[in-house]
Amino acid sequence: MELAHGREPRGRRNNQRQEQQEWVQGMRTAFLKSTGQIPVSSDGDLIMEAQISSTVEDVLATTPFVDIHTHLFAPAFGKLGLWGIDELLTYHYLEAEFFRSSDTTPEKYWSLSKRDQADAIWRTLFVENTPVSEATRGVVAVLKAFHLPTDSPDLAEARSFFKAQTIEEHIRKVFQMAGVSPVVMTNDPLDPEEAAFWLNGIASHGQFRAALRLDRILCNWSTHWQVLAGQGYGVDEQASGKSGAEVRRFLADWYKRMQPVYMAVSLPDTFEFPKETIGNRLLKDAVLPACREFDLPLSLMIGVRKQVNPSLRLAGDALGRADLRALENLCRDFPANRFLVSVLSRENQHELCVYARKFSNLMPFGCWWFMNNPSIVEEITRERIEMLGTSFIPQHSDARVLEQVIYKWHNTRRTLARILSETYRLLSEDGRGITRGDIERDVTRLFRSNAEAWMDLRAPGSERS
Ligand code: FIX
Ligand code: ZN
Repeated sequence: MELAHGREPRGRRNNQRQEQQEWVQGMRTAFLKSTGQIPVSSDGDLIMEAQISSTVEDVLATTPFVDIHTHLFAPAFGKLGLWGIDELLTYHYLEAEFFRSSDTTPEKYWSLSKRDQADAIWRTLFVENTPVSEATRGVVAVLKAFHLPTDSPDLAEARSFFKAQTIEEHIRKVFQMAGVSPVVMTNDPLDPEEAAFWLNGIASHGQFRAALRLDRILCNWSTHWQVLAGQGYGVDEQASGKSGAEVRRFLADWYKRMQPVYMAVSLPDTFEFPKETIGNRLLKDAVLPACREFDLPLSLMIGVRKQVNPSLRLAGDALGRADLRALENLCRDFPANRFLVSVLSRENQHELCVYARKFSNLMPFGCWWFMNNPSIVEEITRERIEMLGTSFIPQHSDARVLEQVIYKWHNTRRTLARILSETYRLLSEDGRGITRGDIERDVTRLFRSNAEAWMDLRAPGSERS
């Protein structure tokens, strides 16, 4: 239809006016949206900005987390499982802090009984000083969780409380208070005390999973190869000949025995790959193939400098910045392997995020050890959300003493509540409202389903994939 005198026919003008009005309305809505006022969106049960924090806190508090790395043991492992006030106080994090605030020499300290060591640490860090460090605050939080005094001059009341607990019931209660289940142990087949339990046959436990730890094989072969030889595996000091195949046979035997959910190793800051070392040869010829065969991820914890001060024993380890090109080479050259990775140096965190964007067979997890301090957890987690969305595992507890899961997961929930609330506020401001369902999905993914997608966390003995 020809336009007379260039004018638009009335009908079309009306349409255009309507379109303009809608567009203006759209802008208004967009403006309203951009000013963070009530966001408008399709699914209706959006939450108001003022409700974001309380909803996030509630979802974090009511979502049970998986703890993918601990040094806890199921009750069947007897004394290997540490719990109670004396173990809480003689945690190597606190021992390191004790030696800074006490004149007691390490030699003198190691000559004391566990009880006397705990008394010395309580007196020095909790009575003579204010327990402001992350680790000392942790003990205070555990005492408070059990309604025990947190400022007592001695440990009498705490000791009698823990003495009265029965381990099975105590574990159930502690995991409930911490909101975690299951937890993954750290199981070393070359630790003589622990190996004895496995070799004698051990009942599985609904809340504990195993992880096959390989530090002695991959990092200290020269010290430990004879244990394998002693168990009938045809290996030698140089790991030559059929040693690779024999180590693979060793791993297969322990896979059947332990049913681990992953294999794991901690690696020094000097770790390089590929480089001609016995450890790397066993990694390539035995561990990575075994992980592929059993469809297990390999956990790499990179950046420890072992025993920089041996007189402090477990408290004597430190960290170093690692060259993560080793990880780049592993992820690229072994695409059929999956790598669960945590790095110990703050300077390596950003690189790890970038590598995770390059390799989908790489899953960053946790703020390991010296990174597990709220200010650093906040920094690392914000960076990861900005660069990886919800495709990572934010935290593990690394608990060595049972009750530590209470404060370590409480700290994590407290830190994540702040970060997630702010992230959702930004999302809302940017133009998309948030529902409780969205938050539940994200929290479940971060603290549960990412892990479940990477490892078979069902109770041992249940039908495995
Ligand atoms: O290698 C590891 O699993 C480390 O977590 C431990 O060796 C370390 O001693 C620790 O307890 C860290 O929290
Ligand atoms: Zn650990």
